[in-house]
Amino acid sequence: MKQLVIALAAIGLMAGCASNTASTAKAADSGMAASAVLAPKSGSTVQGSVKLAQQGDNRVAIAVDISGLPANGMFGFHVHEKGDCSSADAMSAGGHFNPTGQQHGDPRHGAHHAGDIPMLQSDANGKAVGSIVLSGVTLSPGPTSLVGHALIVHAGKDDYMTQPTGNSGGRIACGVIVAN
Ligand SMILES: [Cu+2]
Ligand SMILES: [Zn+2]
Repeated sequence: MKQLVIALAAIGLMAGCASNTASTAKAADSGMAASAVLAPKSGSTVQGSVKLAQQGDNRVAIAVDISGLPANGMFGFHVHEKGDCSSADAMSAGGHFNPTGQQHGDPRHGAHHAGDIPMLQSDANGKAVGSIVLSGVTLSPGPTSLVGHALIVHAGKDDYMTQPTGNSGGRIACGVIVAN
């Protein structure tokens, strides 16, 4: 009898583990994911992939793997309004994604566009690999959803002050954010 109880307890533990894992994963990312393929613009060699995952109600994790950047630099990086990368200079993507009517700024503190993202930093090989969590945006449908908008990499630094662009120069890569 004692052995039977232990056996049932063991099965119960395994089942509990499996369902805990599943519900934790769902709470962490809301099941919403998206991606973008960045293509070179303005004569650059910049390309890469970006993976986005919603966390909770209003945060999105953004993981980048970008290459072809000038070495050891910092580059303005934003979500832009229009999901249109068709023009050679990527100006077709319009201005920064700004559904809440804010000023351009540093997304880590103070007022900023919903589409403002911390700058990309390249290594000695011109690669930028890493991830960041943005607050105040979603992937699920709604006014602050990033899906259908465009990710843009700029040629220079974002000063987080100049309105409405951050004065980060030309657009050297562009990719439309698509729900997975
Ligand atoms: Cu931009
Ligand atoms: Zn902005």
